[in-house]
Amino acid sequence: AKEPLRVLVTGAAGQIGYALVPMVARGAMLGPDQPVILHMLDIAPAAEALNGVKMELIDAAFPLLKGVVATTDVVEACTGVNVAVMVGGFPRKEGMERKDVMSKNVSIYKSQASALEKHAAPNCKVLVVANPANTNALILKEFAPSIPQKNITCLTRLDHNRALGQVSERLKVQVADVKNVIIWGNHSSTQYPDVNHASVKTSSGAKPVRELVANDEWLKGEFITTVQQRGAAIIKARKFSSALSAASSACDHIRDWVLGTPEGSWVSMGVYSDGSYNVPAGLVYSFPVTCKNGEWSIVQGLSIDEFSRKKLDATAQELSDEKSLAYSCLQ
Ligand code: NAX
Repeated sequence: AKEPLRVLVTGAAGQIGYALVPMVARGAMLGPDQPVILHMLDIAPAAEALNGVKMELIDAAFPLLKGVVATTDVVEACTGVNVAVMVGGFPRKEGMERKDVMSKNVSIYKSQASALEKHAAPNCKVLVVANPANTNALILKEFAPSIPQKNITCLTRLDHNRALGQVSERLKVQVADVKNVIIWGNHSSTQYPDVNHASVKTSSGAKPVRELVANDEWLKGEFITTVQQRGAAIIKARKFSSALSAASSACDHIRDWVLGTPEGSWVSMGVYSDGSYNVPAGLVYSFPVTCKNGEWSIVQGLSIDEFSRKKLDATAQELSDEKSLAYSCLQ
């Protein structure tokens, strides 16, 4: 039998946390034969609620769940973890300045970075979900210099899955038959959902999405804005932000990273840029990646047309601005 792996979920008493921890305990993140020990962190005002989540995890009697640590102590939460999913953060409240929200999150991610660096298992894989996700991941990387930069990522898989979903709805095909969409850039409304290399499996082989949709106006317009603004649409409909889809995508992100992407297909992950596709190095930027043996690599050599180039640059610019803002909060 496999040794259990320890999975940290921060902000575990929140909405996404509540959807995510049962998925992890059922094997949706690390596989159906991988036992897990859940580490759940939240802040003192949420301690009682967090304990309630722990009670429910016990009550669910998940066979793969070998233990639960529910704590408000960052060191206890981070100790020995193999995977860290950072969902906790400071939400933007009405009337708050961008700089104030950034400043709160910078200080959270700075201190959690140090705790992870000192106490997590070697080679711990980190996924930042909390917004601003790309920049929180960048801060975490800066303040955990001994964690390899390849181990620090942010979630854009939800956006990726949303793009798959929109193509599947439009073409009335199974979502599992659509592949190789790309989310470029920031997990924000400047992200660029790109279908130029996406295809659909049909009875007569793979067909380009562009050819099947055959409507450039939709692909360059409504498709992009629908994916970019899906989060807002969910809030409008549900009165709460996306939680089950965010949790499910976080499982997809880690599962593919650890267990690998299928031959011939890629996924989108926010990763530390090495300058690929002329995206400035030193930003956490969403790229198409394949994963093998627990490591991601950016898919190289895709053609970028003029329309796409502008979009890639615009979202990079936003990330550079966020980075400056984050650094100004450190002073
Ligand atoms: P909730 O407000 O329901 O939960 C957040 C939890 O984090 C709360 O329980 C809070 O007490 C806790 N928390 C706050 N500060 C903390 C700290 N320093 N240490 C540990 N825990 C702390 O928000 P929820 O809807 O679960 O969303 C969580 C985060 O995910 C938000 O930042 C949200 O913006 C972000 N999202 C990111 C997405 C992505 O694709 N990257 C999509 C979904 C989501 O909007």
